[in-house]
Amino acid sequence: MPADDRVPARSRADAAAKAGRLGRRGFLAAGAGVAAAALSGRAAQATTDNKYGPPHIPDWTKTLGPGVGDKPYGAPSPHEKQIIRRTVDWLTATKESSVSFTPIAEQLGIITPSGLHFERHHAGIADIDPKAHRLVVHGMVEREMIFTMDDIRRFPSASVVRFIECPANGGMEWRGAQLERCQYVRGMVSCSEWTGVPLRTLLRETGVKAGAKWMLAEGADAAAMTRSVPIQKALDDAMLCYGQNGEAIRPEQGYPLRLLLPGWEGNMSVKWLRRLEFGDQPWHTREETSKYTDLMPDGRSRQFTWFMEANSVVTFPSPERPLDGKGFYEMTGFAWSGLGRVRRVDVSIDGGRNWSPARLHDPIYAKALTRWSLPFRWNGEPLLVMSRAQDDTGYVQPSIAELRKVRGVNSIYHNNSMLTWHVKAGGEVENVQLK
Ligand SMILES: Nc1nc2c(c(=O)[nH]1)N[C@H]1C(S)=C(S)[C@@H](COP(=O)(O)O)O[C@H]1N2
Ligand SMILES: [Mo]
Repeated sequence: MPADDRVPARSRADAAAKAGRLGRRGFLAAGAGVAAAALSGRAAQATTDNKYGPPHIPDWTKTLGPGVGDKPYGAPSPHEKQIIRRTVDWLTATKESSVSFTPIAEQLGIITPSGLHFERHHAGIADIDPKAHRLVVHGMVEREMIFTMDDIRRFPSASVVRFIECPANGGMEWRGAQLERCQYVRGMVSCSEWTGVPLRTLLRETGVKAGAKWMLAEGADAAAMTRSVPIQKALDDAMLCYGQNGEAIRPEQGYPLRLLLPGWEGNMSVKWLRRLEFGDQPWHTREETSKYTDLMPDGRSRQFTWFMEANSVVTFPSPERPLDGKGFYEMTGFAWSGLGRVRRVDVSIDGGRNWSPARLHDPIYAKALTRWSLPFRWNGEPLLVMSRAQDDTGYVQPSIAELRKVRGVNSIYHNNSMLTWHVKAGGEVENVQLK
């Protein structure tokens, strides 16, 4: 990856000012004064470089800003323009069947802004007129029916906060660390508030025949993506979503209608949903035979590996967010599990020898990104930083060595092993793997 593609390090002065403020607050809270003194030199330097802060009056205080209504649809500050979805050009042959990654290292809360939700399309983004769109429900149902978007919006609705993760998240790293950005090694997960109709509510209208065991979901994009879903999941927490973070679902995420299968392979949350067929056996579509199966060391493949098992990432420090000098920091990250709630996150700075429990931030939803943090003081020595998630089923996130022992290295999917960030003496962070 070209070095200039990285987020430039903050200027020394900015960082020093920030560290000074953070440090004092942090250590006042902790009741220790030692490090505040150590940081005060850097804070003094920040005062020398100060051009806009008190006692100066900055330019933006001397003029009127744009008025209300001048920005009918708001956008992030132009100073945040490096926080964007990114692609890795060599990963895929075309842009239509490709992936863009969420800048997860810079995500501040559990909701991924809609414009930053990762994208995975097999045939580009379908451009759908919601008035012309239809959902057909057929096969082993009592009444075959076709629904308009207006019909679907008349059903009792619900909202849930859930992640969507492509099982290929981290899939380039089965054989070793390869990509130099947190965004590229864990950015195929995003989390939104989804609004729509629980599928079981809509299925009360059509009825489902007694022998129906599977449901086929099909998209209206040029890939006509199809996956077989067991009936239990369809009747449990599957949703037909038309809303994302308070507005209509974005075209990239499946406008006007997507299936959401919380906690399961992102691939099964079919976008631009147009067809649900019920039957007594799976369809064995391309997406569940030649793709989205996991080749094991003995040459056999695991099929229907639906669950996204517990996973986590340290977002600070990380390759795109290096440390800037010794002192106090708050380490932050995310954890998530497709099987339930995150119960615990442990963090190591010595490559897994010692572990400390991180603080989990509210709210903690099942099958959603969960934010965690852990204060620490950096003495300037190299670190091997790792995080390990545990969910409320008791499942503990494995190391890459443990995962390789059972799955080998041939798979693309379901690499939920712990990442290791090598923090170098200068504060730069490198993606590495431990044996
Ligand atoms: N119709 C359709 N649905 C689809 C896809 C697609 O290409 N077409 N991609 C799938 C894959 S592989 C994933 S990981 C998720 C990605 O969802 P997102 O693009 O909203 O992040 O959508 C799934 N649903
Ligand atoms: Mo995917």
